[in-house]
Amino acid sequence: MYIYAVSQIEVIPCKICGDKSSGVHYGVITCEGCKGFFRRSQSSSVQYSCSRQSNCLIDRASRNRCQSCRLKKCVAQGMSRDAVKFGRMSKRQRDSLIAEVERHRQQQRLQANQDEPQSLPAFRTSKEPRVHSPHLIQPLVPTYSCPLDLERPIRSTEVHPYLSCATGEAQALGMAYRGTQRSGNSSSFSAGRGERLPVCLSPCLSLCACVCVCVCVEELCASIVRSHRETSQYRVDELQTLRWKIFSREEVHAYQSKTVDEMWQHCAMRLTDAVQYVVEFAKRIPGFRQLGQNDQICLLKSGSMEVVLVRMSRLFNPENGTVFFDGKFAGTELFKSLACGDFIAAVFDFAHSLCALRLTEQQVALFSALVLINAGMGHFPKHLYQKVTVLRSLCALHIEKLRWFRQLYPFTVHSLFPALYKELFGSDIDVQSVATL
Ligand code: HC3
Repeated sequence: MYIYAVSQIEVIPCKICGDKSSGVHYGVITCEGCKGFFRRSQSSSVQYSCSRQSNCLIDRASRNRCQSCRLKKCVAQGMSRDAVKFGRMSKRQRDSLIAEVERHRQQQRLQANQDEPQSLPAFRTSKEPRVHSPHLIQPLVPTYSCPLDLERPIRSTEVHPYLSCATGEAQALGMAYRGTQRSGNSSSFSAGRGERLPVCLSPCLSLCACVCVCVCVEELCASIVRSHRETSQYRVDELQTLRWKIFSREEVHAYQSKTVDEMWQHCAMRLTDAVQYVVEFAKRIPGFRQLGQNDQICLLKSGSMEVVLVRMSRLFNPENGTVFFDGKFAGTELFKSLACGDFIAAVFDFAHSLCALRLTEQQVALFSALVLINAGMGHFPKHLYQKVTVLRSLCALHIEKLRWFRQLYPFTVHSLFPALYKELFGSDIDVQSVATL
């Protein structure tokens, strides 16, 4: 019910001006306009004053007339820079939010029934046009400008010239992209399935919520694996056949002779290419596009480099410690002029260690998605994030304790413990024993 309410929150109009809201911003349900206004008002250089009696009406039409009264209303409604996020709402607040969402939905339903000819059924069939929120296809003004272009597809011509992907794959890239819903405006986006979730949750939570709501686990995994395949830049089987292509000593020397800034620029470009593919991968993870644009950017900012490094293991040859870079396999020495040998060594070590796990493409795909989603955890308050680690070790300790107990009292565990308990915490022996009881 809570997730339902959260995902429906946009039915509640902006508490400041009554316009269509886009989620909880600075602790209050507001539209993008009031969110941006409040953000700008927080700059120390801003001082507003009212030329009337400080009681101007603030609604959608008049909201830009008096900044002072608009800010006053924002503060009166509870907007604050350090506003609490959803996860930390009290039960009372959550219940009242759910009730409010329900009230607005009722109102909308009533309104819709009044607008419709009486003979129409109370519900629409899937073929009929939805009463859609125009907000979904309106451009969202990002809170901060970021070069991560979430709308830009990777063109098949941008596929690395040394290893262009198979025609089918390149087509899949284009087609899959064309298949997504797009409005006329290049900076706008709309959700492929369901509706966009508000940016009020931490990105990680909202993505999880979207994912849970959208698809079943199997479908989700298949979709992630497909997304990985379509955006992996290089195919593993093709790379295998190119292992003999190693940079010559002269070529390595040419890279080493670059100035630091030339080499940084070169690597930055290669890295950016790789990140673009990761962005495309992320966009194809079910639920990702339903996130608010800021949340998408947040996740990508924290997670895209991590995914690039995970992907690097696919391009790594552990036999000679080289990675496929610029069309050939290169060792750490090629990156010498970056002047960060320790970092390069650590990156190569990581690739080596991941390679040793001999992950399948499916595992790399799922792990990449996990890394990306998990990157959102960084946006949790630190003390809360640390609790996850504590929880993990407590649970591990719990299992250890159960093992100890089972050694002392095997019969009790086998015969007297609830089946669900054993399924959750016990070993296979415990679960099997349930079947034989
Ligand atoms: C070597 C690299 C990290 C790995 C990048 C990989 C091999 C990852 C898998 C992609 O599918 C293809 C790919 C492209 C670029 C590769 C990166 C280029 C440079 C980077 C180093 C770790 C250096 C970091 C560069 C810096 C310091 C400028 O950001």
